Amino acid sequence: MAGSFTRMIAGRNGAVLLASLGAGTMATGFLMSDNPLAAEVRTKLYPPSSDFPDLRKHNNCMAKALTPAIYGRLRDKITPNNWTLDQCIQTGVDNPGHPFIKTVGCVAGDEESYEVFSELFDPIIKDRHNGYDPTTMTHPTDLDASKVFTPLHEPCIHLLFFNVLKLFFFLASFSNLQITNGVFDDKYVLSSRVRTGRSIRGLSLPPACSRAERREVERVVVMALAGLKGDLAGRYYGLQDLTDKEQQQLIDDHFLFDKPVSPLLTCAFMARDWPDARGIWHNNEKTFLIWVNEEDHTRVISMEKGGNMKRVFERFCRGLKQVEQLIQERGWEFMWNERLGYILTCPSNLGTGLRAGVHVRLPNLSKDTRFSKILDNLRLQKRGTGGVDTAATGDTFDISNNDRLGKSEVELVQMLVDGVNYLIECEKKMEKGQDIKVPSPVTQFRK
Ligand SMILES: *[C@@H]1O[C@H](CO)[C@@H](O)[C@H](O)[C@H]1NC(C)=O
Ligand SMILES: CC(=O)N[C@H]1CO[C@H](CO)[C@@H](O)[C@@H]1O
Repeated sequence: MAGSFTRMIAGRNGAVLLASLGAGTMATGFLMSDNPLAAEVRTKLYPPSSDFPDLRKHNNCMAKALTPAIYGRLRDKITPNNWTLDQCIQTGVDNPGHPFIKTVGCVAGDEESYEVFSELFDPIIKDRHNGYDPTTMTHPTDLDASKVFTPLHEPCIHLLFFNVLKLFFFLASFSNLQITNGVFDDKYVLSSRVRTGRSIRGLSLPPACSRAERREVERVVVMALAGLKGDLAGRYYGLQDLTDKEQQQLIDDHFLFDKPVSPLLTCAFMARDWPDARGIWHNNEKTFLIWVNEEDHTRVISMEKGGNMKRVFERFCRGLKQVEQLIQERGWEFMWNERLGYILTCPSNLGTGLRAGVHVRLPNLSKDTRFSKILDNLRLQKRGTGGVDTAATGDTFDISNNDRLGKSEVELVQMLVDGVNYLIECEKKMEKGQDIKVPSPVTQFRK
């Protein structure tokens, strides 16, 4: 737990950080101590028991974890940015349940929320991340795209299929000798995508940020992105300054994000000042995209049509590393610690923040009663192709990794690749009238 704070003051960015926090006595005092209990306390008129939210009808992780005792100990604490527990949980109090996905029910206002309110956040994280215990476990980060798809990771069951695929590509093009199982059959996979989020250390997260902080995030990120070169070079479109033509183009490309209207987001204070300091950056080839000040400081997306997940992940890692370097050159850094990995607004995205997904056509398999069980065992999730709130309909599904925390980026992408190849194999077998098998469950954490 001491890790992140020691890092914060020891790092070369300490001065920037303290300056941006206002460097008041409170912030300094807090940062100089690695004991979260040293957080400032603000006494209120009524006792915590009178303030405890009515959660009897609720179905989210926060409602499950929050006890009157925890609430009593945390209600009056504040982070260096004056963020409170009540502000963290408001969205979960106001939104008892959700038709398709079990929600988390709380957000962080700043990096320190996860430390100051860890007594609530830790059990929520453990629940949401299938048993990952942030008090005893550490999270691996690995953005070395060359590690994915090596034969070592290839489950034997796929070997024949991949060798046939390799031979095909060998014959098709001599320059494609390296292509292995990271490339899906385009007959089934329509598009491939990898996304994550990154936050700028020292600035409050979207639920809590002031206008000034939000504009500072935009300034820092856009300045860094201007340094990208070659196939990553692109430009920024601030939502406030969009011409009608640019807006239409971004809509046609499906790049534009909407004003947050979901109560999950508005009750987390994320629509304030819309569209001030929000925007979209993309490279000229429209394969590398960054959203600024949506649900996170940044959302980083690599994508393209077709099934070349290997190329998508390579671009993702390369782009992300270059953005990080450009940001560091200007004296900033991403929020990160070894317990929780990359720090993002929603606890569900901690760790890698990574969602690697494909749009895949599975007309036969998706009608089979074993489809859900197969996905569960492969640790994959399905969504409709319309987005997070949509039920899956028709033949085409958005299939992505289920986990975010406790496994590295490389491991999660490998799991997605192996899993989707398994699904496509099942689909092909069913087309031929052959039977399929439910695979044995993939383990979540390496021992
Ligand atoms: C937090 O609130 C206190 C008291 O109102 C104020 O003095 C301080 O400047 C605030 N800190 C920040 C970072 O806004
Ligand atoms: C067994 C089965 O359901 N086969 C179907 C698989 O999908 C193709 C294409 O949609 C259909 O033509 C088959 O009838």
